[in-house]
Amino acid sequence: MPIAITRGLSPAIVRCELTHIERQPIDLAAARAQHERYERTLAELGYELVRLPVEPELPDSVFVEDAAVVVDELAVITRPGAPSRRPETVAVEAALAAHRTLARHNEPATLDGGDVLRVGKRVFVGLTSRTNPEGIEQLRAALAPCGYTVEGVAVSGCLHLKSAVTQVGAGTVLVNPDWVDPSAFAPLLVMTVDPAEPAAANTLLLEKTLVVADAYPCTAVRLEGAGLTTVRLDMSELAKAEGALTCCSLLLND
Ligand code: CIR
Repeated sequence: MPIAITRGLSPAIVRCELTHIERQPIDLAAARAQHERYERTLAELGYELVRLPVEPELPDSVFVEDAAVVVDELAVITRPGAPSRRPETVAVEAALAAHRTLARHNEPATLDGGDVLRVGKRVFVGLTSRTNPEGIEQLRAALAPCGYTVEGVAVSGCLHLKSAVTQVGAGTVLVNPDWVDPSAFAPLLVMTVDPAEPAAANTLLLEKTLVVADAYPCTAVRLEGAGLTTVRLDMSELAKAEGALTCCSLLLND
């Protein structure tokens, strides 16, 4: 059964890292309800949930995706780009140890899992304020023996590569072309977000169902028009922490 690792929301999220957006008040109860709905959706779509304990002192710890890169053969524990986020890896590493051989990023490498998009054996890694060339190099060294090709991709205007592009179907990605050059993904089929919805590219593909944020209805209509089955979730409070759909889980397709 596939596993989804998640972690409950820390009340400290009000002090989260922000890079591209202004701080706005976060309604903790609403954020928690949205996160629980997200977890229920994963469970309904067949994932066994492994919920890590809340970390009251780690503001961004709900965004577990950034602490590791998981493939079938191993998990790489990252060294997140924001120093405030580095302690988040401890509990994620302990949870993954039960399921995967582990590798680790070491200083001076930095890499956030949100910068890593795997499509089959191709692994795209965003070069961002969080992920440096050494982080990409160490990921390549860990994954190459398992047959993965690691491709660095320039990203601008958003936090992570997966803010700008995610996989939405077999052989298809959804891209915001203002933030990443779509030609990097050739020969994959490229769909684009609706221009009025720049942040819509972060979707979560679970088998044949695509989870999308309900803040981006025009892009959802494009995806549904292409024959994709979507589930729409309200992620508005987590978006105020610059988080989106992929960041709230680590998926192990066991
Ligand atoms: C941060 O800036 O690190 C958090 N406030 C948001 C992280 C979102 N993570 C993700 O998209 N993978």
